[in-house]
Amino acid sequence: MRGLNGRAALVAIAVAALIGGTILGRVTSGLGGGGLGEIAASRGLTADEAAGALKSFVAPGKYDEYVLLASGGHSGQVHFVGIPSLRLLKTVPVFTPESWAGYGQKADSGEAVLRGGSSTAKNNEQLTWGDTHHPALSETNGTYDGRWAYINDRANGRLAMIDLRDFKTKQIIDLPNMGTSHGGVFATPNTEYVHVSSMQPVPQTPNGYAPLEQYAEHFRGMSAWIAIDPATGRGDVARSFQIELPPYTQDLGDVGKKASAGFGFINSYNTEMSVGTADREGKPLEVGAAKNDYDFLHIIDWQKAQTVAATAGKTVLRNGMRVITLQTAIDDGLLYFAPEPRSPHGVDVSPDGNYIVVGGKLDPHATIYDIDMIKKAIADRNFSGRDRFGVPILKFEAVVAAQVELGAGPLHTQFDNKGNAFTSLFLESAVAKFTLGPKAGVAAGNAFKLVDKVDAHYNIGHLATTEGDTVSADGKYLVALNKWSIDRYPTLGTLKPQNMQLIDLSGEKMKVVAEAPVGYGEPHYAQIIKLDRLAKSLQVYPVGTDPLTFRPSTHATALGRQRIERSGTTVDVYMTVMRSHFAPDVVRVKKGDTVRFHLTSVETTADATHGFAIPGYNAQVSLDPGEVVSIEIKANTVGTFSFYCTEFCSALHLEMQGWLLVEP
Ligand code: CUK
Ligand code: CUA
Repeated sequence: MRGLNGRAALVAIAVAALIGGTILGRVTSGLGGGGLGEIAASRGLTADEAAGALKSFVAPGKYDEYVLLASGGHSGQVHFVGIPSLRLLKTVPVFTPESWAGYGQKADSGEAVLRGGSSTAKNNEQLTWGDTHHPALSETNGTYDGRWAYINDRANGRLAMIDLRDFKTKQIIDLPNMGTSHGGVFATPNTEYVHVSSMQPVPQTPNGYAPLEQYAEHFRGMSAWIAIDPATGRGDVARSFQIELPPYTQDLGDVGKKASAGFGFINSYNTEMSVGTADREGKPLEVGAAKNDYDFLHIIDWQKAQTVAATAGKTVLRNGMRVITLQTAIDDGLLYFAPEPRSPHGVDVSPDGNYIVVGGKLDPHATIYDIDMIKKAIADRNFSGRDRFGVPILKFEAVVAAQVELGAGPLHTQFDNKGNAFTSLFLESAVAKFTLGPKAGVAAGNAFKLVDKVDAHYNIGHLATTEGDTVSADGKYLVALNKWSIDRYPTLGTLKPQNMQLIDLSGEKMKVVAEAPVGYGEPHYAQIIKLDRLAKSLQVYPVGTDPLTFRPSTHATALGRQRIERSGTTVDVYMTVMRSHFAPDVVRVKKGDTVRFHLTSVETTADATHGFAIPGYNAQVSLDPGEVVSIEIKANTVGTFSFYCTEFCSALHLEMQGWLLVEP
């Protein structure tokens, strides 16, 4: 350690200690540009910062241990991020067209998916954006199985499915009878259903309109249980059902697991049913919605509800969906309320399913419900009354195991494997760690106690722990999804990125070890899956595959079978694509023709991706190895258009072009 100054020596010792004394000699000397301590000192790193760098660093060519799936908010896509490195691995377009992936750029698969979610949509408008909030990975026995991912569209009340074989969006469903959707997506332990609930209630009248004066009478919230096809992962509306809810504002939810399997939970606010300045008092909604001391945690027995939904005469068919009315839900014991401190935000179920943690938002506590107490209160009909619609309200004391004071603005909660819970504190900009109760293995004397806090920069919304939403949360890392980043990054204009912070959970104290800006979109929620669970991911498609179905495409073209066929004014071009050639490379059509390019990538090499773009036609697709894509254009303008490959695929990439000749 000769030659180091005092500070560098200290850092060197700390860094070496972190790595392990036995290799101290090696790491503190002779690593090219100096020992680790010298490097840390020369870069101005404290020992803590150097330790954080080592803990989050993933060496070139090595893989992250986990992948985080985060929503992109109102940018309409999702991000896949490596953990612990926080490197962005991939962005997948879901509700918003995106040209790199060729999604919604006149090509059949993405185009069809986007159109499928728009045709019956709220306003008969071709929707080209969404607001993604809560991703849900599919589960088998309560554990992520790496098959599918689901995400809601907060803005337009839709649900999307991404297949984790090729990480592409395969389905968008417009959820009827609800305007916006927030409480979802949450997958049941074997992905029998995914749950999405509405946010703002809407009138359940035939034409979808009712005056605000008839709010209580006509407006209803919805809890939608979308049945998942176990073979394809797609939502099956015919087997799905909805449960009507009172016209409160239903916020976040979760579904039960293990001890609470079969139940779903949704928070609510505005049980005052304020409609803002249209109220008799004429006050803004945030005033009208904060009058009651308690709102209602909705407790839904979905296991029972699916039986009720399958019983003749128990549902009404509304816009193609079976709906269990509010009255039936009450009469058949499908819906109960438990009081929760006013205007809560998140509700999260612990890995063993015993505890249901509600974040207070305007209340400094986490309120912790116990599923056995809930079941007993339901069985004993231990009600403190009913709401104005007749929904039984369970006695607060009969269902709450504890309240833990955490700090200002508790929102969302995640868990580890040692009986701890982690709650984001939005107002305090911190993560609070507290213990759960005896059922989570915590000694009675230590139960329900705040044990640690760490600052987040800044204004944390959601947080995600590794495998945190499963029955086997592993308590290794936590990622804080922060809304503000103000001074954390160079000023690049007025719209600031979001900030993700990686927190090490392995010690007694939580430690922020790394952070990374999110320069595109606003992650709300995220889930973190072990990388080895994503083993079903494909390198290439078998040549000739239709990516929507994974089956051989009827439009596939084999080498030597390339051709152009005309039928009336429709021209079908059966084209193969390979390094570094489109065949055919000259396509002659007449002005006014409809031209359908059926492109088959005959590549079998991983990463040998091509693109196909036609200038002036708003057409650009990505052709992954083996993929078949059809793209349809109308040849409206006479001219010569040189189509070309957009992906730098080979040494002769720039030569990979051809002609679309539109003759007069
Ligand atoms: S919401 Cu965004 S911070 Cu949609 Cu889950 Cu709480
Ligand atoms: Cu193919 Cu560039």
